Amino acid sequence: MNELGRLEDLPLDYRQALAAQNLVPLWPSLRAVLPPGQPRPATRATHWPYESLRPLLLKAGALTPIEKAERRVLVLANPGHGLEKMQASAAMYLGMQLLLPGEWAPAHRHTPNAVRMIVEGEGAYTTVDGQKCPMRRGDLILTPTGLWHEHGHDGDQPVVWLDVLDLPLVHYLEASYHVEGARQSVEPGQAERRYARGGLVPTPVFERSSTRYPMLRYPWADARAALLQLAEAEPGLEPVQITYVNPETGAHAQNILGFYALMLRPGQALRLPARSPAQVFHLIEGAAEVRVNDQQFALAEADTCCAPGYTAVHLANRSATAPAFVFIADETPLHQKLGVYENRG
Ligand code: 1HN
Repeated sequence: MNELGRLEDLPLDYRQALAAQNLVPLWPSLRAVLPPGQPRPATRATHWPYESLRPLLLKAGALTPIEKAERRVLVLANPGHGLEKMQASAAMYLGMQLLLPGEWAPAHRHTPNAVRMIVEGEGAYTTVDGQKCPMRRGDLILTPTGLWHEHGHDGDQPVVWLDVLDLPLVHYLEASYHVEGARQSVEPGQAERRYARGGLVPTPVFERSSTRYPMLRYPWADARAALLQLAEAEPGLEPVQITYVNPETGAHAQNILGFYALMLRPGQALRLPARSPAQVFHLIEGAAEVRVNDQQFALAEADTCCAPGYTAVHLANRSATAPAFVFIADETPLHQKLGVYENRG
C-alpha cells in the first residue's frame, strides 16, 4: 500500500498557518481513521473477576455513604480506552453497583439507556416508570432512555447488580444529561405475567395503551426455564440462546444495545463468529471459559469480561455435568441501525 505523506514532511510555517485557520491535512491521519481491511479497536479483551472486585465494592459501602454517591458504583473500565473514559467498549459502559439495607438511591431520569443484571442479594427493588421491580439474582431490568428510576432496599444483606449502559455512545453524541426527580408513586403492574407466553400478545378489545417499553423486568426464573426447555427440544449440541425482546414488536428490548442469555450444555464448547459489535459476557451460573485471540479467561459465577468487535470468541463450559448460563450484552442493534453491522463468520 502507498505510503502517505507525514505531518513532519510539511514545512513548520505551513503547519502553523493551517492550525491558525483551524485546518488540518487529511493524508497524515488517513490510515489511522481508515485502517486497511478491518478496524483496530481500542477495546481490549478484559476480565473483571467478581471475587476480587466484591471486597472493594463493599469497602466503597463503608467509605462513601449513599448520599455522597447517589449511585455507589465501581466502573468496569477497559484499559484499552483509558480507565478515565469509563467505557467497556465504544458504546458500552459497565458498572457494579452496591446498595446496602435501608438505603435509597433517589429518582432521576437520563438520556442514556440502562439495564441492570442482578448479581447477589435479596430485598432490593428498582422503580422504573412507576413500576416496582423486585431485584433477584439473574433478573434483567430495563431502564430505557427518559424513564424515571430509583432504587430501594428492604432486605438485610448487601445487594449488588451489574449496570450496562450505552453511556459512552450517548456522551460521544453530546446528548447525555440527567434530571433529578421526586420519589415516584408506584402503580400496579404485571407486565412479565402479561407476556409470559411466547407468540400470544394481550389485545385489549377497546383501547390499547401504547407504551414503547411494555416489559421492564425479565425474571431469571423465566429466562432460565426457557433455555432449559429449548435445550430439551434440541437434544443435539445446537447452541441454546435467547434474546431479550420487546414482546409487542419482537425487536431488541432497547434501541442501542442488545441483550441475550446463552446456555452452554455440560462440556459444550462454542465458537461465536467474528461480528462487528463488541460484546460483554457475564456469568450468571456455572463455570465457563472465554477465549479471545490469545487471551483466555476462566469465568466464575458473577465474573464479567468483554471482547472487541471483529473477533471470534470461543466459549466453553468448564463443567462436564452442569449447564452454564451466560448473560451477553452487545452493540448489535446500534450497528444494524447504522448499517455497519458485519458478520465475518
Ligand atoms: C445511573 O443512573 C445508574 O440509576 C447507574 O442506577 C449507573 C452510570 C452512569 C450514568 C447514570 C442508576 C449510571 C447511571
